[in-house]
Amino acid sequence: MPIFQRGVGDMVLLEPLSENSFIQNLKNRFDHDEIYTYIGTVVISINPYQSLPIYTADKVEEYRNRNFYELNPHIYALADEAYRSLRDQDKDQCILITGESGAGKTEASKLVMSYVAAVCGKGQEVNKVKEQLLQSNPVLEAFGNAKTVRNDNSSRFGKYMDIEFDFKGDPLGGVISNYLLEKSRVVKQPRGERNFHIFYQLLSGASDDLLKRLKLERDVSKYNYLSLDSAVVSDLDDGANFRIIMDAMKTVCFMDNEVQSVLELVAAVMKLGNIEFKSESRVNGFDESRVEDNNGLYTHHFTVIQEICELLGIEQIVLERAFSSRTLEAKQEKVSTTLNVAQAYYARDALAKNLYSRLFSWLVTRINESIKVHWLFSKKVMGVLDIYGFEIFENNSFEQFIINYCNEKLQQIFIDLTLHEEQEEYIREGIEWKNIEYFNNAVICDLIENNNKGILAMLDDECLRPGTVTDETFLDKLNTVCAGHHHFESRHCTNSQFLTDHTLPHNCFRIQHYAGKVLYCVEGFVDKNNDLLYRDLSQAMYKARHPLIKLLFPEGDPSKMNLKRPPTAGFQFRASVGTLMKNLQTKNPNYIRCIKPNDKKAARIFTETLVRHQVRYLGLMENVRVRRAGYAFRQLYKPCLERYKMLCQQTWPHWRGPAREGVEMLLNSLQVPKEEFCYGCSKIFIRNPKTLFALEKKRRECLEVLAAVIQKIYRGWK
Ligand code: AOV
Ligand code: MG
Repeated sequence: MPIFQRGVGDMVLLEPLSENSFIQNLKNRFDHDEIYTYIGTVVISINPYQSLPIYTADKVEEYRNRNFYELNPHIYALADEAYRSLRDQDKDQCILITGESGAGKTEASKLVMSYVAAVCGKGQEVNKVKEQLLQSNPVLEAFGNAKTVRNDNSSRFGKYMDIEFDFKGDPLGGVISNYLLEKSRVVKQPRGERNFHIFYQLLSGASDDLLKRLKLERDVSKYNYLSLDSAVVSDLDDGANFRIIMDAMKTVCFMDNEVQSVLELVAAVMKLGNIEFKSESRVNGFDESRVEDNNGLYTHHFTVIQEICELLGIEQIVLERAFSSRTLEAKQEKVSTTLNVAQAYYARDALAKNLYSRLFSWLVTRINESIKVHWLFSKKVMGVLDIYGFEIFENNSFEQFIINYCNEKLQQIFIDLTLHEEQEEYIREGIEWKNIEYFNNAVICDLIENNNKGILAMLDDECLRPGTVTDETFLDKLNTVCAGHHHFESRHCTNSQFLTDHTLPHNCFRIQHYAGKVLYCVEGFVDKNNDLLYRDLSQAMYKARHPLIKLLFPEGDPSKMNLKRPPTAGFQFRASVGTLMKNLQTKNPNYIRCIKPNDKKAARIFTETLVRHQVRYLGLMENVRVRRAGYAFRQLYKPCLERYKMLCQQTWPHWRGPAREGVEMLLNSLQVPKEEFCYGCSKIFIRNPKTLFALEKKRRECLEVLAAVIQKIYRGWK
């Protein structure tokens, strides 16, 4: 097949350039299984929804140590480039993978990691480190991913992994940071979706003996927290995956007793959903909840609460009490109030969500212990970011709000570095430049995260305010403060410029995100942001004899009673995203922009309207325009001269004048065409990467000649 029929590999070279030709080019390539296309150094990746033979060991060899533009576009080329500049030029790297839910981010992050693992260092110790880094993935996916309507293996947490290397480029270990797990899924899943994979994997893959020890029955339908309608996902083999995860946990150095503890907690969470409550009238007219003795789901004579207490090593009376009353503390006085049935169910679900999400964070901490670098020498770092993608569901709640905010921030970094900063640099360097317009989503980030008037700050204000606080009072506040913001709309506060729909439900607000409009229902915002667990429950957990649970609920320790309120979920998330963004900005970014070709999770279907929408909101046209008008490579005069001075008699071995004049002398003597470069105030700009390759090639040849001469002299001495 001639190359041109497969489209153009780098959009920078596409002629003529228009949105239509851009999309046609993507389609052409996709139809020929060419899922990767460049915009300069940015890689566009279209999810093929089928396994392609392009990730073999031979392919790894093909891309190893080759220049970025030499071969067909591939994610391996990006991984290789990032790895080599880390190893050879000492530049910390980050791989930023963006795209909506199901676009292929998690797969891309794994491909990058496996490529780097394949090309870096050898030897027993190094291989062990690599294995551990790679095997942390299946463990975290089992506990943190789930089937959603958008993706059968959707990440329900954000993940950033720093892989650390020594000066030779051998991996030493790493650190994983996790961002807010969507824990509401533990107790309830939207229609057509599942709970986290591990629940189904455990029931399907565990031996009879293990199930018995965990007091579980194999039948998914026995557990209220597990959705039934979509329990079986055609492409997932839960049983086989369970064994893979058990092996992976071993590789990551979990001890047998730790694995057992983890599974006990998973079993306990699953069983919590089966506890039922009944109401008992009291003399004072209040209803008090009592744990139902037998909820009918069990055939044997133990009640579910008994079994949970046995699994966790808790006195049954302690847990039962925590489900029927609550201690309030005001001015050092303790007051006990009873819980009614609805409150008891609320407490049960809160406990299940907290148990599970704390277990998840503990897993990350535990993995970090295994992969931690015990090394004091300077390290080089490659960060890989794989977060939950932008999502719009039928019902969007606090979780979607947080997920979409995170995506706004990533888009912001992309805009900052590739559209804004690049153009600013040309202007700073005094290079003639015609500004290219683009949509800057900073205004949406500000709407969400502004310290005073941002939605998250107002939610916090509301959560911390004394008096009656409800989701409605929060919405009222938004209506007052955000009125008139071009990207905000609610029933009582529309903005005619962008948002004109007057049929909005009463309990919702809508945000015009960079990637589309999303309607958020405020129900649960206050509660999820507060993220409070009744103290009686944390104390009950702390009293457990189970080694892990005790660790997970440190605030239940009566001797360390801390009356200070923990930070809200939104506050913590905003702070950790802020830290992440700062961290990313210190590294050299490498972008993979994932595109979802269709909504059917199907191979070979390219839905043009869907792709067009993504191309637009990802800002890809602006990206290619800036790139085309600009220069592929830039470097300060001095290091540039140092690197290539050997190619010119006048600059070798020492150039005594200003570096800029030395570079001029060099390029002139090499007869590089004038239109290929431009002199900035402090840097040289080279338009086409091929010019750079030619320079590099000449330098290599020159070094080889030099090496041969030195060897000859050395032999002569001997
Ligand atoms: P996401 O990470 O971007 O969504 P995934 O990486 O999980 O999306 O991809 C979704 C599914 O698409 C995978 O489970 C694979 O079946 C398929 N897929 C993706 N990339 C490839 C590839 N390169 N080759 C073959 N199949 C692929 V989310 O986590 O929901 O935002 O939150
Ligand atoms: Mg993912």
